[in-house]
Amino acid sequence: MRYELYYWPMIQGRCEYVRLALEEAGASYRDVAREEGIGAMTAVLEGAGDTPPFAPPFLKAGRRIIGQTANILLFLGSRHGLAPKAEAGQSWVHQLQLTVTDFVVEIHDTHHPLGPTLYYEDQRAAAKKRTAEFWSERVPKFLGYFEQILAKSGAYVTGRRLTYVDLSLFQIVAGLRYAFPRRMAAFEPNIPGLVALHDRVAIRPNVAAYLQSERRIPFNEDGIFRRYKALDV
Ligand SMILES: N[C@@H](CCC(=O)N[C@@H](CS)C(=O)NCC(=O)O)C(=O)O
Repeated sequence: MRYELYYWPMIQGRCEYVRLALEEAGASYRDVAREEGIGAMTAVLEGAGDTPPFAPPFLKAGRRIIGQTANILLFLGSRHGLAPKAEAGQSWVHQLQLTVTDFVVEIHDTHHPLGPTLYYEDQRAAAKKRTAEFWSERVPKFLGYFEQILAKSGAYVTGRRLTYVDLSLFQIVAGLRYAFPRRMAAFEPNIPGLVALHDRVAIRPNVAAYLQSERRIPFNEDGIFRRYKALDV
């Protein structure tokens, strides 16, 4: 099956967790709004019948339209060998992905603490305060949690086999390095397991080929991970 993936065409955003899974799996997909523009995405949203997604990203698989990043990954994970086969294992990696989802919201809130519809320029002071708390309290808690899991599990979060959560954790490390190069460099000695996981994922053949390709949109200041000098002190 050829999937159709829908997301804002200029950013990695939340879609990147899905793209990484599709690329690692070698799945066939079209990134529709990148090929045809945003109109193609809104047309599907408006015509989605009784089960419309709330927001992009969403994936069209045959007649199904699946929204919510963690839910899309739950669907792809079992179809493409990116999750354990047993139900308990699938539920565990889904739980981990939902925790990644929570963390992504907090990453976004570092630059938009007062709300996504206001410009960053209109919330600079609050962003500074939120970012300080993010790095002193929330990064140690979230990344410390994943680090502890990796210390017990081995190469990947469930052991020897890669799951979609490992791909997402790769993206988290890469994104924090982009957005907060100074703070992340100082923090990384606390998370050797996550850094090793990042490196292990980056050299997987399909992921490495994707990262080199034009399909990988560069990080930029419209996405979730934004590099603002004032926040990286
Ligand atoms: N929990 C959802 C969040 C989806 C979401 O916030 N999508 C953003 C782009 S990254 C969007 O377009 N939101 C529109 C809105 O919230 O009005 C997910 O993980 O997929």
